[in-house]
Amino acid sequence: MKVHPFLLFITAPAVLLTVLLTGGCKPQNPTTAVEGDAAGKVYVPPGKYDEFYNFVSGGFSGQVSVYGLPSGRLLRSIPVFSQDPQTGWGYSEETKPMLNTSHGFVSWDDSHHTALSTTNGEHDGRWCFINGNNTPRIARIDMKTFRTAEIIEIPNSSGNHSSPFITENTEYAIAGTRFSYPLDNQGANADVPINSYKQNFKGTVSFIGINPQSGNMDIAFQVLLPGVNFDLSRCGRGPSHDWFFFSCYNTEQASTLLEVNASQKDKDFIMAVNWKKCEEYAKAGKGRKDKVRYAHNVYDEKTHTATSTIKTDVVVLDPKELKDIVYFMPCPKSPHGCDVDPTGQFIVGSGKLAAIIPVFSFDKIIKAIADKNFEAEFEGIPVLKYDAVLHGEVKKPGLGPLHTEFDGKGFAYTSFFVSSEIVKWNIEKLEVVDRVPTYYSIGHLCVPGGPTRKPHGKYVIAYNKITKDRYLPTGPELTQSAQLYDISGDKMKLLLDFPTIGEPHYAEAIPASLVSPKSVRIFKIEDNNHPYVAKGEKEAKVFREGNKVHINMTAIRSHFTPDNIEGVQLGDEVYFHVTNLEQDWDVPHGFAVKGASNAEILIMPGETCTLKWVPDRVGVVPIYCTDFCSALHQEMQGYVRVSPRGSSVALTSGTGKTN
Ligand code: RUQ
Ligand code: CUA
Repeated sequence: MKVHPFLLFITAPAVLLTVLLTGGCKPQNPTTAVEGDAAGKVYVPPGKYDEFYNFVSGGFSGQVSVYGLPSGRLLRSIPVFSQDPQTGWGYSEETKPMLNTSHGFVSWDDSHHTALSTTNGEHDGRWCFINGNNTPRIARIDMKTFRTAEIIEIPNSSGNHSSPFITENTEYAIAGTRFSYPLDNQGANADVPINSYKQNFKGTVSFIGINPQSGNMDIAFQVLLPGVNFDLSRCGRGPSHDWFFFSCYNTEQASTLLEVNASQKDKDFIMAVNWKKCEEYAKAGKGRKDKVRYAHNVYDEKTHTATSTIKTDVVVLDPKELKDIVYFMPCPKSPHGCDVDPTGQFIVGSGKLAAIIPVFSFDKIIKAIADKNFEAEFEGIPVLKYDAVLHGEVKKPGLGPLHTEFDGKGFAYTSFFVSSEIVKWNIEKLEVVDRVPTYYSIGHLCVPGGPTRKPHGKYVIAYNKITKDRYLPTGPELTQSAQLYDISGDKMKLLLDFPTIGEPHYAEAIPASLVSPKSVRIFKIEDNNHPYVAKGEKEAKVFREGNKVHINMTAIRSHFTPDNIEGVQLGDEVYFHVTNLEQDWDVPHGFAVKGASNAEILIMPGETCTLKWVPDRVGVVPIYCTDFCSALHQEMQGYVRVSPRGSSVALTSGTGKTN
């Protein structure tokens, strides 16, 4: 018997036992897994476009990357919670405030789950939300520009994992704390022994209101919860529109060696939150205001500049007082994914250590609440009876279920990390109808439109944790990887492996037709309200404010204005505010100066971008364009003269002046 390599990491005795009894999980021989017509199904000929955009979270890279499907070609990587040397994100003076937090500048995070905006539960192609886990944040990417437009920090949270899933009309994005802990509002009272978890540790889920026009985010309210781990979540849809569902584990409330101590109970919880009721209570002033600190960062497309504001309070609702907003449902065992089918009737809990998949019925949940069919309370919150809310269980589905997606034709697709496979099952009958191996150890999976009322179907994509022997070796770390399967027939068929950036967690795919027609091509120069813009070469200038030298500079094929600058002195801070005067699609200019710690910026047509430079020695320093913009790109250069402090060289500048 061959045991799958990843099983070596799994020590939970029950799982190990089950695995050993069922005889390991090495998938079938990979070379037999692809059929002859696979290549034709993923081939997008030169000059043709892909049918879908796939927005894939970057995991520990803190970014989002965008692939075309079915080709698997990488189109873009979008920096979010990271500094990015390809775009200058987080390096330019304009974008640095986007990475501000209550802890200061935090330029790397762990981003797990994308959520594409919906209207009436269907994709509308406007925004892509993504969570930052470690320093809890939610970002909004504008799908017109493929850029991060806004980031909000989440207070009273630690490990923002069940996030940023959205309600059907993008009314709210959700942020559930993974780790419970003595909340931020405790201030100095948070200095408690770690083993006082049961008394002192709490959790929250936050509802971030989203402005339907601008997309701007603001924390509407938080719900205070018992100390457990909150893992994943999904909105209700259709009949369950008013509800949000969260998976919870560590109901044992352990603070040490969770791999054993949080695996004691047979059942943890799925939590149902009535967000409509919460909204009513918040509006009626039934919450309390907590003193906290969190950053709200917004990038303004007119000034091409981000601002960061620190906010200081948040409304918290307590379900011990507001009795009808939160219910628990027992769910076997350490549930991870918590997914709602397109009809909104069925809620699927994926217990990592469970031997079955439970499917809950929304109608039964409502009836059980009305009948007060509770089996217990957990810290003042009613626990509904398992049998009263269960639609049924999928028997022997596989090992280590994590996440479930839907095709809109009555089928669910669940990823199995331990048995390394995707299993297709019938939601109504709870019968397994097909299974395919993944290479290897799948985490998330994605059916285009899977979390909407109208899935686009066609494919399922596996996002795998391990690639082992699938690619040419690249040293100790192999590439991360996704796999594309055809689901148009009864049986799933593997079509393609493609490498990904960072570690892919959740991803969504959307028809290109909903996104590409709206793509921004240029920023209009007349709309540029940057405080240091030069809207034409005549407006270019150099001026001094104390030891700050500002250079309002323009770039156009193939020169900078000005390109000769004298009178900079040691000890000055020099700000190159470069406006790209081009009004043509796909003509960026770059700007670089030797010795700048942020060595480069990249400026889109019509945009202004600032590079700060503190020269550290006397001399004449070249500047140049870093983006190959024309046949005379190599001529796009200039010089800055740096003189000693107190020098009599006047501050002057010019382009085309010769002696
Ligand atoms: S979690 S496997 Cu954030 Cu499932 Cu990625
Ligand atoms: Cu501008 Cu090269």
